[in-house]
Amino acid sequence: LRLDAELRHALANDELICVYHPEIDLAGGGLYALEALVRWQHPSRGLLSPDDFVPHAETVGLIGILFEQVLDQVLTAQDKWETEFGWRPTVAVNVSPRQLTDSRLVKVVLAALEAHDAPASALILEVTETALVDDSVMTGTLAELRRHGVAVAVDDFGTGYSSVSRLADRHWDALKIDRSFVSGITEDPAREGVVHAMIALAHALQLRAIAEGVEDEPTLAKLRELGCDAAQGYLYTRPVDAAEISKMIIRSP
Ligand code: G
Ligand code: G
Ligand code: NA
Ligand code: MN
Repeated sequence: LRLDAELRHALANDELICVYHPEIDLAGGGLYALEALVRWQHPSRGLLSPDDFVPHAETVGLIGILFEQVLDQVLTAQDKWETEFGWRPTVAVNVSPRQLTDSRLVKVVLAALEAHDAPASALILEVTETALVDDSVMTGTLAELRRHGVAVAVDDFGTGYSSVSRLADRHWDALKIDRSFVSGITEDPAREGVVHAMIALAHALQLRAIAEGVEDEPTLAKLRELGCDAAQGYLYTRPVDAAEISKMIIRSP
């Protein structure tokens, strides 16, 4: 109950902030996208991670408001980057499974894009694989968003319950290979084989393959060799705020 009241207060008082975690295009070396990750700048408990409050926001029905705030921050940051650099980096925003059965989601996303005069291609929605049960309402929501040009990525790929037929039903643009599969691929041929197969599956389904949790150069080199399309991880940087992303863009060739 206290967390509930505190979260409502946080939403009303701009205590939620976004940090950004780059995904690097392995073919060109440039930015593929930035993943927005929400944080709660709590007045007394410090910076809280999403695991501390997102599940609660889902339970008490505040996830929609949280998402709208995240989306607005993301588009505002993009506006600034566009002014600074003349281009709008694509940002991936996490959506909770239950938002996909909320008929308002499509309207919320389209209205936010319009308010910022941003193209739909500026956004990717990340949906965790555990959510990919066969649900026609959910699939309809994704299809409508994609019809408008918003891309959809399957997050935490490999850890959920989706079948190959579910993955093959063409509602997605990319698979994000979960960090638990990526770590150790340079030491263990079996692990390498599994990630190789995941990349091959993505490509067979005409999806981009993105590796999460890349922490060292040998892992990056291996992923490149396996044909992975993009990589995200502490090797490049930890998630950073929008101002820090600006500095990185300035520094990058
Ligand atoms: O930021 P961190 O790496 O600690 O993220 C932990 C988890 O929180 C991840 O599973 C991530 O997908 C999730 N998460 C981060 N930001 C958001 C958000 O804005 N909405 C939702 N639903 N989940 C988020
Ligand atoms: O569930 P999701 O994949 O959205 O969350 C990813 C989580 O993994 C976030 O908490 C993010 O900060 C974390 N993460 C991303 N890259 C790395 C990495 O290279 N190493 C580690 N240890 N964690 C990472
Ligand atoms: Na995510
Ligand atoms: Mn993930």
